[in-house]
Amino acid sequence: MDASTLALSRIGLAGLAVMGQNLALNIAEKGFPISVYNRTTSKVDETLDRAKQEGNLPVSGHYSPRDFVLSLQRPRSVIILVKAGSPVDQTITALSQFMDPGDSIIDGGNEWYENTERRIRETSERGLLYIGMGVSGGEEGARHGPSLMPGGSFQAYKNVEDVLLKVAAQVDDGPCVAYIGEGGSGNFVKMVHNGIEYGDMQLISEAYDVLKIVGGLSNSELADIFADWNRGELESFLVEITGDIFRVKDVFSGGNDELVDKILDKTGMKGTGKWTVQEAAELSVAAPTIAASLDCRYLSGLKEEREDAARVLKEAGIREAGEVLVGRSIDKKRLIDDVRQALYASKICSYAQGMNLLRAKSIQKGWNLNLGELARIWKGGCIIRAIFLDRIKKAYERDRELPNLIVDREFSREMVQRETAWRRVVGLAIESGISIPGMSASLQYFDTYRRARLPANLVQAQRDLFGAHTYERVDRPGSYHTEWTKLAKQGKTGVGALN
Ligand code: NBP
Repeated sequence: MDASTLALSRIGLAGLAVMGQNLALNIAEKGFPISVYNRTTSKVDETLDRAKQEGNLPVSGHYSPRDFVLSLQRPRSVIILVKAGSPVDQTITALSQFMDPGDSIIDGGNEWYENTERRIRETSERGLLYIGMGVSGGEEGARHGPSLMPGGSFQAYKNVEDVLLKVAAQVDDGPCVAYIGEGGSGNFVKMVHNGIEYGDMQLISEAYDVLKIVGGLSNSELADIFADWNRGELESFLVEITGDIFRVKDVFSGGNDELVDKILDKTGMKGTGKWTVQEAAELSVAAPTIAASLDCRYLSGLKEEREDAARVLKEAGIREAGEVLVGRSIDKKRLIDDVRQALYASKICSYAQGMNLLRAKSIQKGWNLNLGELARIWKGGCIIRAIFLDRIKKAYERDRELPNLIVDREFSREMVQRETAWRRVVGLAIESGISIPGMSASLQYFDTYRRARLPANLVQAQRDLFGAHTYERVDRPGSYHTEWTKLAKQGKTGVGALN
C-alpha cells in the first residue's frame, strides 16, 4: 500500500495479538484513525475484518514496517503490543529506522521497568521519545476501556493524551489514565497492580475454600454469596466474576456438574507477581500477603507432590481439612458474614503493602508518584477495579504522606470493626487444617505493624551476641555492645559499653 496516497493516521499500533487488536479497535471506535501492523501479516487482515464487522472503524492495515510508519501523522506515535522482552527490542529496531526525531514509541506490554529505562536511553540517542505504558483490563478492557499507566517521556504522553483520555475506562471522577512519572514508572506501577491482583485472587480463593469446607456451601450458594458481596463494600470485578464462575455448568458432564470443580488446581503465572515480591525484598518493604499468594501458586504447581504428601500424611494419621469440625454445629450465616469481613480486612492489608512498595520505589527513583491518583485510575478498566479504591484515593487525599493505609482514620476504624470476625475465620481455618496463607499473612502484617513493641529486642540481642552487631537502647541514645556470653557465665548483669 502506498502510504503517500492515503490520509495519514492519527496513531499506529504494532502487535495484533489479543491486546493489540482490541486496543486498536477501541482507539478507532473513539474516532482516531489508526494504522496497524503485525509481524505475521494474517493478523493485520484479521484486524481489518473485525474493524469492518464492528462498524467500519477507521483502521488501515500495513504489511511492512516502512509503510506502517510512513502512514502516520507527525510527530508520529506508535503503540507496541508484542510479547515483552526481546520481541519489543526487535519491533523497535524494525520500526525506528523509519521514524524521525520527535516521534514516540509507546510500549504497552507487561515489561520489566528496567528494560523500559534502557530503551528510553537507547531511543533518545536517535531523538525518539519513549513511554512504557501499563495496560490493564485484559481483552475486554483493551476493547472497551482499560486502565492505562503511561510513564516515561512527558512530551510523548502529551502527544497522545487526547487519545488516551478517550480510550481509557471512564469512571465518576474521570478517565482511568494519568501520566505516572519518569523512566519505567508506568511499568513498575502496572507490575505492582498485578502483584495486588495476585493477592486479591488468593484471598478470594481462601474465602471460597473456608465457605466450602467449613460451611459446606454448594457452588450455587457460593454464586449467590459472591453476587451479594458484590453489592456491598467488596464490590469489585474479581468478586463479580467469581460469582459468575460458580454458575457455569460443565458440558462434559452433561451440565450436571459445575465447571469450576473440574479445573485442575495448578495456577499459571507470567512473572509480574514474582517481580513484585523481588522488588519488595530489594526495597525492604514487607509484602507478606502478595508473597503468600506467589508461594501458593508455586505450591499449587506441585500437584503430584501434594497428592503424595496427602497420602503419606493420611497414612501417618492426619485428619482431612475440616474433619476436626465434624459434628460441630456451624452457624452458616455468621460464617458467611465473618468471611466477608475477613476478606475485606485482608484486602486492606494487601493494598497497604502494594502502596508502600510503590512509595518506596518512588522515593528511590525520584518518581514523585501520586498514590491517590494511582488508586483513582485503578477504579475502572483494570482487573483490581473495586469500589474501595475510591476510599483508598480519599485516604491519600486526606494525607499524601500517610505511612500505611491501616492507620488512615477510616480504614483503621473498619479494621478494628472487622478484627474479631477476621480472627475467628483465621483461627477456624488453622484449627481445621485449611490453608489460608493470604488471610493469615494479612492478619500477621496487621498484628505486627500495630504493635508498639515487638520481640525484635531479643533478635537484636542475639545478633549482638554472635556477631557484635550492636544494639540501640530504648532509654538512652547511642550504639551498644555487650559481652553477653562472658557476663552470662559470670552470672553478672550486663553493662553495655558504648560502641
Ligand atoms: P502476546 O504476549 O501473546 O504476544 C504476541 C504478539 O507478539 C504477536 O503480535 C506476535 O507477533 C508478537 N511477537 C512475538 Br511473540 N515475537 C515477536 C518478534 N520477535 N517480533 C515482532 N513481534 C513479535 O500478546 P498479548 O497477549 O496481546 O499481550 C501483549 C502484551 O500485553 C504483553 O506484554 C502482555 O504481557 C501484555 N498484556 C497482556 C494482557 C492479556 O490479558 N493478554 C493484559 C495486559 C497486558 P506474531 O503474530 O508475528 O507472532
